[in-house]
Amino acid sequence: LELESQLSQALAESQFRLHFQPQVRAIDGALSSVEALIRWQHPDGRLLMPGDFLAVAEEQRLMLPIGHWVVREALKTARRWRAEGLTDVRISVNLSAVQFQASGFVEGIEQLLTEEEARGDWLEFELSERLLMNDVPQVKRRLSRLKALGSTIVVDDFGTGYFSLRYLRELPVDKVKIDRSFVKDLPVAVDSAAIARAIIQMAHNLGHAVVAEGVETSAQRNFLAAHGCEELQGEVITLPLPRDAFEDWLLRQR
Ligand code: G
Ligand code: G
Ligand code: MN
Ligand code: NA
Repeated sequence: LELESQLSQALAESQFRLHFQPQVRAIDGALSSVEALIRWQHPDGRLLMPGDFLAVAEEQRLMLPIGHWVVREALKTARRWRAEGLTDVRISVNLSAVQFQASGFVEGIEQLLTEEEARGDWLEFELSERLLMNDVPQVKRRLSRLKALGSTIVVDDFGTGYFSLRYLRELPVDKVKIDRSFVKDLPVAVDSAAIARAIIQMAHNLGHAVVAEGVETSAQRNFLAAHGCEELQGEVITLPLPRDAFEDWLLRQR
């Protein structure tokens, strides 16, 4: 396939972009963090989404260099936003399993922080619930090292796997992100409402904050806020935006 032969060139020729989506505090809408989402600006004009190319990147062993690029770009962006007084909230980066499990992963992050004169507390890391279940002792050690750098740990897509609650208690996690499949039919679907409430309550009992993704309506936002969900992300605030458009969004929030 065409894409496959073009992927390594995409990295060499800087065709990847980060788009940004805010996560806001449920009680007052204040910005709490920003998720960085990779896009491929293909030379033919198409904007390709992670679902279109990340699996191919993994097959081609390009996930490590691409993941490295994402973290570096996030740190450069965080530095710029700080320098320009735009915002100093954390940028949230998604980690794939191959990336997180690669030997030297934490050392790679430390090296990027040094090279970019950045701090670990500029970052959040989102790891899928599924990823966190393999080799729990190793996961625990790596998460602890990221936490020691000052970074925040988020369990992404929460509720979609078969995550053991024991692991959630054992791992040094800060936040869980309720998967959009549970948000979609709020507040009218009684099963979704029950699951969302249960996730929020359980996360709180374990000392974790909760962020909900895919929040599209004010009815969903109000339900989540009323049930104690701390942060919201989704179209009701804004869809992910290219950097320039996101910076305009930031300025309009003043
Ligand atoms: O941007 P979009 O909504 O299409 O994202 C789809 C999925 O792609 C998200 O669930 C997200 O976790 C994943 N994703 C987006 N950017 C990155 C990235 O930089 N690295 C990895 N590993 N996954 C990403
Ligand atoms: O890592 P994660 O799966 O959370 O990535 C977020 C994905 O969700 C991105 O692909 C983004 O484009 C998408 N997204 C962001 N906001 C919304 C929303 O309100 N509704 C839906 N359906 N998708 C959204
Ligand atoms: Mn995510
Ligand atoms: Na998610």
